[in-house]
Amino acid sequence: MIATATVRDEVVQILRRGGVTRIFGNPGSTEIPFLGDLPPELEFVLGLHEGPVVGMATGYALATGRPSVVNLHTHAGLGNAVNAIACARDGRVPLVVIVGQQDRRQLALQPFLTGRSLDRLAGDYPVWSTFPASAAEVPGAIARALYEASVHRGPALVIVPMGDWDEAVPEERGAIAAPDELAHVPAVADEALAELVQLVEASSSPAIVVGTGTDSAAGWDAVAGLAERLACPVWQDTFSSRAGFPQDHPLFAGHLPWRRSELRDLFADVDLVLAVGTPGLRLYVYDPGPLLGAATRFAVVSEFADEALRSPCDLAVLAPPAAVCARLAGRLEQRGGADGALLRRPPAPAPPAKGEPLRDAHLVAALAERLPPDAALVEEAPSTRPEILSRIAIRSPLGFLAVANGSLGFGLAGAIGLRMGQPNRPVVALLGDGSAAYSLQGLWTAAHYGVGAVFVVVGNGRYAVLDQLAQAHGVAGVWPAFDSLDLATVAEGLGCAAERVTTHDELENALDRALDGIRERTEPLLVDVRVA
Ligand SMILES: Cc1ncc(C[n+]2csc(CCOP(=O)(O)OP(=O)(O)O)c2C)c(N)n1
Ligand SMILES: [Mg+2]
Repeated sequence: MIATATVRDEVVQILRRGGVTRIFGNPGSTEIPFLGDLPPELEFVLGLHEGPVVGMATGYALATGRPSVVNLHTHAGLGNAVNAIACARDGRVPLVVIVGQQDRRQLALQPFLTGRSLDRLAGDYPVWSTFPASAAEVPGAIARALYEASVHRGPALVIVPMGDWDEAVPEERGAIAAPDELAHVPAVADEALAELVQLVEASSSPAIVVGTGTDSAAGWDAVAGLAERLACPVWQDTFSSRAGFPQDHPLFAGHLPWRRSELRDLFADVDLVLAVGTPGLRLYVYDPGPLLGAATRFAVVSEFADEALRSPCDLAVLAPPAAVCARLAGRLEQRGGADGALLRRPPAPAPPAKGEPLRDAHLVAALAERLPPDAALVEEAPSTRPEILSRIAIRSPLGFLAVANGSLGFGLAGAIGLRMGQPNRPVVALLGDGSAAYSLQGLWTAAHYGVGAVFVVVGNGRYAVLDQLAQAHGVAGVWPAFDSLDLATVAEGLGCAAERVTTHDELENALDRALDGIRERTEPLLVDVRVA
């Protein structure tokens, strides 16, 4: 007779083998057969809303370099999580999302908690989704989802009906439709770079644009090597969600604008824009005209086909960017050029005079003075972002994290996951008050699980960026200010310590205290800084 194990036993084995030690979730009755009595080496991390659950898992995956596992409750949980799943997809973060479902033996009757077409509910955002055809295929689907998430870098979804977990799986070769191990070897051959080498050799005034795809120690080193060889400026892509280059490097030139006209002006004297780890020139509000001037060539190096294939460039190279930059640097002659730093950062503003209010620039400048070089700054403060980008130099890989697609609610949750995955790293989230309000439930998780991240809130009491945009359109915003929102009190209600800051002295003292011993912190702290 063939020995059998249950679906659940097999899945637990597969998760262990995949190095999974935590499952993020918000459970419901359809998941109890899976989650009940989980072995202690698979810690369950409870989030009180599915948005922050997936956001935390996303930060955790970035910090650990492995897919995070999430468990969601049928349509209710998945529906709440869709936006966070979209953020993970657009941020290229691997997640395995297991979604509960009614028992397949009665699905046709649509009993209570039946989810409709759950494998399609998140639309195109998962990199892979499946509703296994039988219980016996569930372990294989989860094993494959771990690979799909890693290889395609995004969320992979597996729908698991509640009755499946206790079903038997034959312990026989071939029962799991996925490899035991995967050696992913995206190598770069010198011959394959001939066209790119030619393009770069033919340019006399190149510029490099970096993005998420070079945010790693190897990526930073390789781009620095290439930029130094070419003595050329390096720009961070528009709406960056990660830093692709050390921002204290003398060749760092700053962040790109999103208007075509500004891009054309900026690159007017550049004859080659080389975008690595990014499609390069990201747009926002429509602005007529070409992306670049006629004399500027454009090349894109990306490991992602979708990024490369939609780029209106002269040459797209589909390959790992760090390896390409390292090889390329080795093939090029040393050029002479730029002396001294390309970017000037603004001086700190004078503290407010008597009767003047604290501004966000004071907060950002005070933080810039205090952040240690290996800090991870999680940014979600829309109207303050220009101050942040101009004043704070990111000095270590994964030192900057923001949502990739503009949706709010990721920042607070992402910071928690990041700190859980790198428990001694200083993690500071700088959040707009409106943005923080999207995922405040995460603070409960941070407090409960002893996560020492620091959340600094730009407390302007309104959606300032929308007010500015309405003003620029010559219209009045119909949304009220929310001065009465007291995030420090809400944080305390969720078990998270909080401080309120209204003066410059209080600001400096609060940041000193928050950052002192931040590596050893075992509880979160929210600092609500009231600014004009
Ligand atoms: C999920 C989601 N809903 C709505 C928006 C639209 N939105 C963009 S910025 C913004 C206001 C942000 O307010 P706050 O965090 O207080 O930052 P401030 O504008 O005050 O700097 C909103 C609502 C969004 N980006 N994401
Ligand atoms: Mg605000």
